[in-house]
Amino acid sequence: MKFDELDSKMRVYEIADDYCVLPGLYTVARLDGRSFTRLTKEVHQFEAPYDTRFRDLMLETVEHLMNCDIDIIYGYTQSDEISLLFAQQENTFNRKLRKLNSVLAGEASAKFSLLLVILAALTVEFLNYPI
Ligand SMILES: Nc1nc2c(ncn2[C@@H]2O[C@H](COP(=O)(O)OP(=O)(O)O)[C@@H](O)[C@H]2O)c(=O)[nH]1
Ligand SMILES: [Mg+2]
Repeated sequence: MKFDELDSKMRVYEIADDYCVLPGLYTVARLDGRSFTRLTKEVHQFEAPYDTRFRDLMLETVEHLMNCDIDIIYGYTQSDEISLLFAQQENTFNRKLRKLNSVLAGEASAKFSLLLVILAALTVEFLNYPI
């Protein structure tokens, strides 16, 4: 079988579940620290309910995400959550959800882990708004 033939035959399986962020909508990626209750109370005794050092680490993570070559026009953090508003015409990775999800989760987890010198993970979900 020729390479081109094999390529087009297998590509179908690769993109069968390829969801994209819908065009023209205001999209927010919401990241959430995974098991940060344990991280903030057992692993690292942060002040409760509000620790300025934890806040600064989250803020630095937001700043990093806003400099990852994705057109994010507004970033916001509250508790262990980060919300990122995408520019309406943002088209990185052709808006493929699997790419955006993995890059944002990877960059946020890596940055936060490096700052705290401890392994931490953040998850991502996407929300779309018509206005
Ligand atoms: N000590 C402390 N904990 C915080 C702070 N900000 C967020 N948290 C904790 O982070 C957790 C976030 O909640 P949630 O995402 O629902 O829990 P998770 O599933 O364990 O990540 C809660 O347990 C909060 O108390 C803070 O400034 N200080
Ligand atoms: Mg959480």
